[in-house]
Amino acid sequence: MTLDLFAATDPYQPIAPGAMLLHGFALADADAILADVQAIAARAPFRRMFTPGGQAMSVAMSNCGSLGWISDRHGYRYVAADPDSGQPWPPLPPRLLRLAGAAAERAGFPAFVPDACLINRYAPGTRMSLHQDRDEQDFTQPIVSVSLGLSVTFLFGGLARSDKAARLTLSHGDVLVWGGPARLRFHGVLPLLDGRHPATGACRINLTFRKAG
Ligand code: MD6
Ligand code: FE
Repeated sequence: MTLDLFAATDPYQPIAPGAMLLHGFALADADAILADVQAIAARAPFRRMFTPGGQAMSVAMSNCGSLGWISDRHGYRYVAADPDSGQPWPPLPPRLLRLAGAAAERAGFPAFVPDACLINRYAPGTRMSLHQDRDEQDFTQPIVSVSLGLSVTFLFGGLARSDKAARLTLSHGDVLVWGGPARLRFHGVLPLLDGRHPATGACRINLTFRKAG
């Protein structure tokens, strides 16, 4: 029974081979990260991007780092400049680089140095449909995902779109690390429920750190 009790209270949970949920890992840095996000959004405002099919995505996005992920009629890709301004994306703040590296290391991926950070802002009702992250060059590198503000139900699927997806709750300060054999799993998030969080108000912010180039 001691073992069960330990498993239930360990904040760092393996979800699947290559995937680990670090509950509360970013909690101490949350306010500072949100200040960083605000400064980034002042230079590269959140915007709704369009899918190649021409549909506006419900989630609003920005980026920081030497590369930023975009979607438009020409497809999904990483670019060095914000297409709205023509300027380079704001740099990745050192605090965020350190946090992402520490989380990756804790999950078994040492020496992770991201060059891209996609920032997603969800309002109530917005969702992310099932997808794979496959626009990066090097699938040996993991993805580190930081959740802030309102909690959401994350869908964690398999390597085929039709595989049944598990559900897990991502809350303020949680970090999900995702690499190795889990790197190409399908995933998404259910529509965000109404609510207010003291740190973010009526939204959820998700940062995903990647080695894109
Ligand atoms: C989100 N996250 O949590 C969307 N991708 O809002 C992702 O799409 C994601 O959390 C790859 C790895 C971790 C993620
Ligand atoms: Fe993703």
